[in-house]
Amino acid sequence: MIDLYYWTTPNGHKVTMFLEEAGLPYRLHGVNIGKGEQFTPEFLAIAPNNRIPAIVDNEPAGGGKPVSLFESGAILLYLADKTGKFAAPVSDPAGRAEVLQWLFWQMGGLGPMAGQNHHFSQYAPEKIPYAIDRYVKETNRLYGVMNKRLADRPFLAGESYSIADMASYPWVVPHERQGQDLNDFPHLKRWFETIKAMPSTVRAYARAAEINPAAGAPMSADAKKVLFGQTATRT
Ligand SMILES: N[C@@H](CCC(=O)N[C@@H](CS)C(=O)NCC(=O)O)C(=O)O
Repeated sequence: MIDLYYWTTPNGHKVTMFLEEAGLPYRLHGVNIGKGEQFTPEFLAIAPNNRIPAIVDNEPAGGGKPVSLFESGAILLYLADKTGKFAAPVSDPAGRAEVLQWLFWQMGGLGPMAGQNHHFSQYAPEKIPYAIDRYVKETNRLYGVMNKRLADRPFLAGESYSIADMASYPWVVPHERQGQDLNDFPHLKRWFETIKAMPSTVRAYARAAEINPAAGAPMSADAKKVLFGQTATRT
């Protein structure tokens, strides 16, 4: 059984998308990051970066003590290796390289840039045109990179749905809030609609609605206080 520490944000959805598609049994533990639950000693013991998602695998391959992990990319790769699904194995270096480069592209590019886009477009107390413009444009560039990549293959890593798609999809869901129009990216739009319609994606997002019925509502002033302006002494 996997314990998933989770909140209803793009990085959280990546892992429920995996677990639902793989059919791995899991327990969902809501960590309400707007209320500061990411700072409890119990959660920090698993996720010292005070960020969701994190997992504890109580039955690691080969036995032994439970394995705990934070960082969504590391979690996806760990689960792919555990199940032998959604990433080519080490014995197929070319196939694995396709998955890894797009997974890391999401982790180092699309996620952080779209995250800053959300911050400056929606949450920052002042509207700073330079910052908004920079991140809306960078998101646009990254969407263009995906669109080109998807012009001649169904999924980011090639023919098969992989952890690279699971990592990227939740960051394209809020495309309107990111100032993007999917009609400008026809191949990306086709990919997006394909993944959106998958039963496992529908189930993953249904779990989100169950855990946090207020998901998608404007962020409260209290939540902004918890989330923004953290320093080393906050924890
Ligand atoms: N690189 C991390 C980023 C995780 C992350 O930023 N999580 C956010 C929600 S999407 C969070 O937990 N924020 C809590 C906080 O800022 O205190 C990952 O991919 O797991």
